[in-house]
Amino acid sequence: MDDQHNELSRRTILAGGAATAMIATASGTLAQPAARPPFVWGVAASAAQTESRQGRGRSNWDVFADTPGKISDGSTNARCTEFDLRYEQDLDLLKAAGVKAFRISTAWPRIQPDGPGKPSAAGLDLYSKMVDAMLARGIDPWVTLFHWDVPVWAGDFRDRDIAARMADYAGHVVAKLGDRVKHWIALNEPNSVALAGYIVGLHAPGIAELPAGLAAIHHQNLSIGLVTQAIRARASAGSLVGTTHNIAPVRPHTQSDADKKAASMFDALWNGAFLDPLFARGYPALLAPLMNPLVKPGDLTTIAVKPDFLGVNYYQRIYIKADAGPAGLALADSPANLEKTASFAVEPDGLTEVLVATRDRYGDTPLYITETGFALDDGPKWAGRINDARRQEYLDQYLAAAAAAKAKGVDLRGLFYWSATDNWEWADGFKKHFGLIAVDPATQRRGAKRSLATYGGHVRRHFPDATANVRKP
Ligand code: IFM
Repeated sequence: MDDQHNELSRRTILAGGAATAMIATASGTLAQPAARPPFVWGVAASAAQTESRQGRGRSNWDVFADTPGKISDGSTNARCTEFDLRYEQDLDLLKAAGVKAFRISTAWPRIQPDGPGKPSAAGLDLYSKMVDAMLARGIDPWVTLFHWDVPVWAGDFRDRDIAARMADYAGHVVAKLGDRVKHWIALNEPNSVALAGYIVGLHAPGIAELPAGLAAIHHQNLSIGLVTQAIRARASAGSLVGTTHNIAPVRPHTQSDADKKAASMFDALWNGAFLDPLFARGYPALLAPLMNPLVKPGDLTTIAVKPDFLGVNYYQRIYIKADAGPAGLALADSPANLEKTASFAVEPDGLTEVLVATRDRYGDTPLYITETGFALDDGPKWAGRINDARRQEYLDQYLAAAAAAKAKGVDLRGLFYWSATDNWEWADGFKKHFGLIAVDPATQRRGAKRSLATYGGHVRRHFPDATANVRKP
């Protein structure tokens, strides 16, 4: 808590963008470099990938996972890692490694299981206890309000009224936790939801139609606006409110005009469709003709929320080719020379690119890397400490890339590794292991990987001002 409160009071000093603090001394007034808040390092997870279904209402992802053939390993999200039941075990392991911040999400279907309005007291109490358990271990809770799980009663993003429903839910969570939670994130990766869930249909709700995808873009943007308002109305003084986007540099597969055109369209759909309106630029010119029929008077003002910080989720660049698909484009393979994890290519320099490009286009809003991580086959799990050396190497490379962006003047304030534990990776089920902590989904046994112990040391090497309590690798 001390670090957290110091950080908040230092931010108060910095409010208004002052670059120096004036310190009066007996001999006059000296300009001193302003104290920066320490670089935050933590881990991230989401409710829908870690919590069991116990005690909550049915969600869009329950429906999807229960549909045969949708999840590649045939698993469901019935138990995930039982974080709702076992969070103290995970928090103990994180504390032992000196981890100082944990980005979790709250499950809308747990807070409002059956319908709008009055929230579930048991649902709110669970998160209240979780937050207390984090604070008791010196771990600062960062809370995301929407990380993809929609209660079935609330419908889906083709309907613009879902934004008001989500804001109502968010208000209940902030009213309960706002005395202790100081960092709020409205939505996580609305682009993944719109593209994977509504345009290609590989995620819940499994729709594959461009018009549905466009509606999902606009109605999630509206949700960011209304949820941010709901948080600001109830959060305690000094709290900071942001939202998180998966931002990726987009490259054409070849230099053909068709591939370049497809890449520009994808860049507009993936990046610009969310970031441009958030930062008061409206929809990108390429998309505006498609989006305008959805935009009502006042929407663009609601969406342009001026976040206190922007969360950046980055894994790799995205390569695009022209195709007969819904938007005239398709994903292409990453270049063959790149190393690959089970989920993504390893492209640390793309992280520097994304951070610098975001600052250049959208200005000096403080940035946090709210996700980056590596899905690996970690080898034998339960015979001693899991020695995931490659994860440590990759993490070190990504941290170096983040530090390079900071050296170029980007106001980068922290990084959250995805993910705290191995978990349920959506349509990939339990096959992808991103965690710093291994979890066996059959037994729910936990085991810290070597990378958990060395994480803080890697951070410290690149960010000497990182929050305290860091062990050397
Ligand atoms: O697991 C996901 C997370 O839910 C959103 N960002 C990407 C992660 C890895 O695929």
